Amino acid sequence: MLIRTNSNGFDHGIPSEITSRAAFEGRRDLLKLWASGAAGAALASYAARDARAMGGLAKLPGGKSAVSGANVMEKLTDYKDASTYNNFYEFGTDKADPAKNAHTLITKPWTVEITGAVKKPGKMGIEELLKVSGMEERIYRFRCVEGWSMVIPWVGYSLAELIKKVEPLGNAKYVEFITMADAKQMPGLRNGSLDFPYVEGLRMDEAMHPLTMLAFGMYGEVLPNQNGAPLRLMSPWKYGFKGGKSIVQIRFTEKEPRTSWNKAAPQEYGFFSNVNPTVDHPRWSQATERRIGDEGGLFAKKRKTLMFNGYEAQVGQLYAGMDLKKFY
Ligand SMILES: Nc1nc2c(c(=O)[nH]1)N[C@H]1C(S)=C(S)[C@@H](COP(=O)(O)O)O[C@H]1N2
Ligand SMILES: [Mo]
Repeated sequence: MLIRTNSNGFDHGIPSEITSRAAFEGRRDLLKLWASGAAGAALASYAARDARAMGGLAKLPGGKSAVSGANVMEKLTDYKDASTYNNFYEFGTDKADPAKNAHTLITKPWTVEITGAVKKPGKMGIEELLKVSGMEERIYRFRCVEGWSMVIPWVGYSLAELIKKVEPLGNAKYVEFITMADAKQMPGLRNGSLDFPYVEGLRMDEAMHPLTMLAFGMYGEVLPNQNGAPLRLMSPWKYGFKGGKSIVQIRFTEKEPRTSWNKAAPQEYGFFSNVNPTVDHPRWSQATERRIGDEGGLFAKKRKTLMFNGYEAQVGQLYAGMDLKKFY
């Protein structure tokens, strides 16, 4: 955030001095950008962001990130679009359903269970999770398998920080993310759209990659319920569905986890789900995408989808020698 002197409403037990540090570092980054001439769109979107009322949620600023590739210099998607055009089938299958229905999700108290092949299993409360590492803001491209994309400033830290803390055992080869499934809070559970709970997973090296983020906020505030409050996963080089929302359990496993979309349609959604413009979905091309907010709306000129969503330099090595048509 550019100017964020007021920490009112900021909760979750994060000390308030972080607010001023983040504000300070945000300004410094902008000055640096400005000096390098790369400010342009990024500056405009930061400015717009500060002028705009976001969701009116508790503030959750993040400091600068040193992770390579963590900040794309592209215009941010409007908060309004990012918080009203969603996939969260537990609240309905229409893009507008989560924003309408997710107010019934109870996010306090919240605990995440650490289970499986790990030295330090147990329950962690949200307050504890928020303190595992310093909060960072990272501007990631986000590409849904359906062919639309956004640019979102997430707030959180590398999942690797949590993984190191709980110490996986030698036989832990994968990490499974199990999300909230409570029919009392989630009207979509009854429609049978998927086999709930929604489950996703990563290979251990993917989970440990610094770009993989445990996100608690976006646009300087805590996540709105419809975006996966109070915490969700974000691996920016993978299709959006890998980012499980409202996580309640993180399990370390020896075998590749069965994921919800893979169970629903194995020939369409593989385990890896890396963004790849050369591997089409059986029912549509993945070569291009529609950036939400581009001028012209539905008729806007499509953009070329980038290999690994533009993060090839950072993550390409993870898949060296792998046939990405086979491991889609
Ligand atoms: N629990 C849960 N997580 C989920 C989903 C879901 O239906 N349930 N949808 C996924 C899909 S398909 C996408 S594209 C992203 C959408 O995230 P967003 O609404 O924050 O843009 O969330 C992913 N995480
Ligand atoms: Mo998606």
